[in-house]
Amino acid sequence: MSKYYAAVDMGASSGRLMVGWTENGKMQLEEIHRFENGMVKKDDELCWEFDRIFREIVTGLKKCKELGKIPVSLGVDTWGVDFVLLDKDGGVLGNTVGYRDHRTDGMDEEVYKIISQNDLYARTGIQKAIYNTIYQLMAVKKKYPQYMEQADSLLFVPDYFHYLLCGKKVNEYTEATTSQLINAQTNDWDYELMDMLGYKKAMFNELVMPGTSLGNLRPELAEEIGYDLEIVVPCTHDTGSAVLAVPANDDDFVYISSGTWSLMGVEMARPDCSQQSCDLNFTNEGGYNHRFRHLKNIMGLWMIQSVRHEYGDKYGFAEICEMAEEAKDFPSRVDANDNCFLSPDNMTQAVKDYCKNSGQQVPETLGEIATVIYTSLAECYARTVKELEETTGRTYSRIHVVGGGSNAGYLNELTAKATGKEVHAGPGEATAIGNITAQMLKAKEFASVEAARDVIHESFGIKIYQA
Ligand code: LRH
Repeated sequence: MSKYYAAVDMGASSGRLMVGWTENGKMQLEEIHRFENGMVKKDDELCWEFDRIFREIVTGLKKCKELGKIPVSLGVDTWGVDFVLLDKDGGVLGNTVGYRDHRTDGMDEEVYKIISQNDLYARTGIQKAIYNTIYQLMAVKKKYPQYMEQADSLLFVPDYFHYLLCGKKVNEYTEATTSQLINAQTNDWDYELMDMLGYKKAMFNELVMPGTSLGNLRPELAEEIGYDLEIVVPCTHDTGSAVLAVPANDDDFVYISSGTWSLMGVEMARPDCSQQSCDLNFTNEGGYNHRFRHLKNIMGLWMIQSVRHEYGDKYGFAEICEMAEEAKDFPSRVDANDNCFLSPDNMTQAVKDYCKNSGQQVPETLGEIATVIYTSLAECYARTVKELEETTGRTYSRIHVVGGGSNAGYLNELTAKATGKEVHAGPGEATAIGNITAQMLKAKEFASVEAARDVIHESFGIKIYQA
């Protein structure tokens, strides 16, 4: 009898409940329930709809029973940095604001009045991204100081869902590192930093590592769903789960976790908190077994997702790839990491404006816009590989692209061409697979991470693009 494991894998544009199991030495995966996600405007703030999403999780768990695939455990992974503040009765303080909201504008300067950007990097090893929790908390402190006073607990998004499911308040380590409040040397909260910034230490919870059991469902929930299960925390940061599922055990490659964002980097035993790494804006996020993800955030397919949406969601991603290929000679390029693409009112217009303002030909058709984005992304990957080779002092012969974006064949071709490296694309479901892998490792279905990655390699098709 197979043992089933459930992953709630939530990205910025959709969420899924997936069930995984092993059969004849291979990992199997089935999507049980899919639902929409996205930030919506509330009181002029861009917010997540956590109440609705929680009901979607419950629906997914009920469907597992209907399908006869009752999981023994469940873990949630989501994007990084976002959080809720809870009062002493467990109620959410204020709106559930998301990281693309403009509340963080200028908050970097407020933080740097207290600690310089370089010192902050030396302590945490985390890149400067204006949406990091550290800047979001400064925004709350300025805008709603009463919430900071009333806050009894800070939970990151996956922690919050785990809490709703089983009642336990903890902070999972991999997600917590994206806050920029964890010391990269001690792997623990940097309480001194919190004191400097005036963030109440007591609201930060015990840090737990992936593979920790939080116990069973709340009894009333188990009753509603019709069965009970254990909550086992995965790498709750989606990128942490995706990198755990990279199907390779050597170290001769760079990975790209490709979804809404493109996270490009290498796994390292120690963080690189050097000034050079800081200047190049590489981060060192915490991973499974305290391995570090030394990577760069690149704007990624968010740009294509936004443009697609602005064209009325009329075309599929594969069609957009085809249109881009037809317009492949269009010459303009944008800097895929420019902040103007983080949260523009209109992405299509932002791309056109960038081209116009930099004296380049302005793209008019969807194909032209898509080709500008795809080619610019591939060129950004090529620059990033060079920087990685510089900071790590070695070369890499291939690139593993995992996550939904690994299905973008045209982008994979462009990436192989721009970087001069072989591209190995897949698995597309890396985040869900990584989430389930952490649960399976805890259940001793695999003897080691290496054994799990071998199985992942054998279980899911990988497509190779020659340079
Ligand atoms: C990708 C991701 C990325 C973070 C961003 C906020 O989904 O988790 O690693 O930096 O979202």
